[in-house]
Amino acid sequence: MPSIHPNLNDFKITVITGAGFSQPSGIPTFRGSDGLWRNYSPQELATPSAFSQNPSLVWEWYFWRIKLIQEAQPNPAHDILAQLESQGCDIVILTQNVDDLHERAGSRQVLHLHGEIMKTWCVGCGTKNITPPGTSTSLPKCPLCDGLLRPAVVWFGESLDSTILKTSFKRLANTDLLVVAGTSAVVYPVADFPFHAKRLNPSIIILEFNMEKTPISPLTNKTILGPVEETIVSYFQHYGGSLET
Ligand code: BV8
Ligand code: ZN
Repeated sequence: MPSIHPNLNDFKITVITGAGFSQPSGIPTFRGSDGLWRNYSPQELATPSAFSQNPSLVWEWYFWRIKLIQEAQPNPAHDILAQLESQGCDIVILTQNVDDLHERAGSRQVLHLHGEIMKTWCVGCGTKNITPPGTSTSLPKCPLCDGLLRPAVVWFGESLDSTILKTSFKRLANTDLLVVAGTSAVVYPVADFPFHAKRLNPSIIILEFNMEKTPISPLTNKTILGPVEETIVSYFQHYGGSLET
């Protein structure tokens, strides 16, 4: 892999990623036409009420996604961020994605704002990080209390983990280059993160990589439209010394 411009190491880089970052790996996005499963939209299924009404249906959706993720590979966009980190860049990824593709590409500084699909916790006794469920059809049960296990993700209407939020805000206050990639920027509170970062540090550089303009586009120094698996790779490979591309 061609090397990355050395003086990127001088900057604190924070990258907010969304479903569009994993789309090139074959993982459906949330709001794109590819996101539907048996004609359900993710927003209908990723809620506590959907799970309490029909846990089997919600688990079937999650087993379907887990299988897709297990069969998927990280794509060049994941790889370039991992390469930045391995090359000594101070880079932190704040991902809305629940898959483990950033980690499988080699990134270590990753915060999962909306949780992790490969982990579960028990609704009965609250025990966390129980071994990921096999993609079976039956409802996964807790080995300790036989209670129902749920995916360790943040559903709509649920609060994000307070420690992860605090760490994210601290990082945003201490960032030189904020990259927002592959997100429609409509899910809160993450959709507000770029505005929050700009308020905390008006000299921050914000770059957006997406297929379409989003509500944060007017805030950015530049919005680079195109497939992120190409655009973000060429940005960091051909970086010419000024953060604004
Ligand atoms: C909360 C985990 C407090 C589950 C997900 C104001 C303040 C606070 C809350 C709210 C608020 N207004 C409304 C709310 C409620 C809600 C919300 O934001 N609703 C929206 C829809 C209006 N927020 C919440 O409920 C949050 N909780 O704030 O707690 C609280 C508590 C109670 C009551 C009120 C407040 C919790 C939100 C987290 C929900 N969980 N996921 C799971 O995955 O199963 S969200 C889900 O959306 C995923 O995490 C996903 O990543 C995320 C964001 O979507 P995107 O990543 O942007 O994906 P999308 O498909 O939309 O877009 C993809 C983009 O990529 C597109 O632009 C596309 O063009 C582009 N693209 C595609 N391919 C490529 C590409 N770009 C480049 N290259 C490509 N190849
Ligand atoms: Zn239990």
